[in-house]
Amino acid sequence: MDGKGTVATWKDKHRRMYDQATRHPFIMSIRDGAVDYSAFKRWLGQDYIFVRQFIPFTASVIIKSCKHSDEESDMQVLLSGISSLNDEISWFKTQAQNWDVHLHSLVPLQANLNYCRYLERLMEQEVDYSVAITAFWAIEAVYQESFAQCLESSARTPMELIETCQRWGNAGFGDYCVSLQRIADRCLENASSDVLSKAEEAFICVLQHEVNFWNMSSG
Ligand code: HMH
Repeated sequence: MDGKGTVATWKDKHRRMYDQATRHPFIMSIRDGAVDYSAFKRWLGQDYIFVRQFIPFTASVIIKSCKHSDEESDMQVLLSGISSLNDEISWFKTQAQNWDVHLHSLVPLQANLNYCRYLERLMEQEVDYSVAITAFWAIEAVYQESFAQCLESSARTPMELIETCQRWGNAGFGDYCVSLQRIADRCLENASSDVLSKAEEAFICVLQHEVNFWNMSSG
């Protein structure tokens, strides 16, 4: 071992795609203050739909963790994730009201449907815990890295978007992502070559869905 975990190795190997997902023009437009507010509102509504589907996915990862990991601390990390999703749903409802986005009449757009369908596939029983936790980490890490950039001292993020950026860009969420990465690394260390290649594929797939999701939001 070179001391680097599998996840970090894949981040390097797929750096171009990783950067496309975390430095998308939509995020950069928030960071430099040039954001198109109709795009922001579109993102807000669509992400609410996504997060609702992300909850059962999180639950499915918890179930896999119970069945396939004897590491009790995984449960603690995953439970903190699901409890913050409870908060997140309320947050979306408040934000939607503030931004005049009508959640009840929202129609999921194609990229969102595709992403949600992918989550459904990952929820299947046959999908290995190592694969699911890798995808789970990637989904959270992309948002964490994306929004954290909007909070850097050189960022010119509009004041009314700071709260959104803090939701995923805050230090606590960063620690949570590091915990997820550690779980993924530990699982992958003992994985078969078949599971390893499926997990790497899941990582790439998440990145592509994230890029498509940002593209959809920007219009
Ligand atoms: C599309 N990816 C998308 N939405 C989110 N809320 C997250 C990741 C992080 O939970």
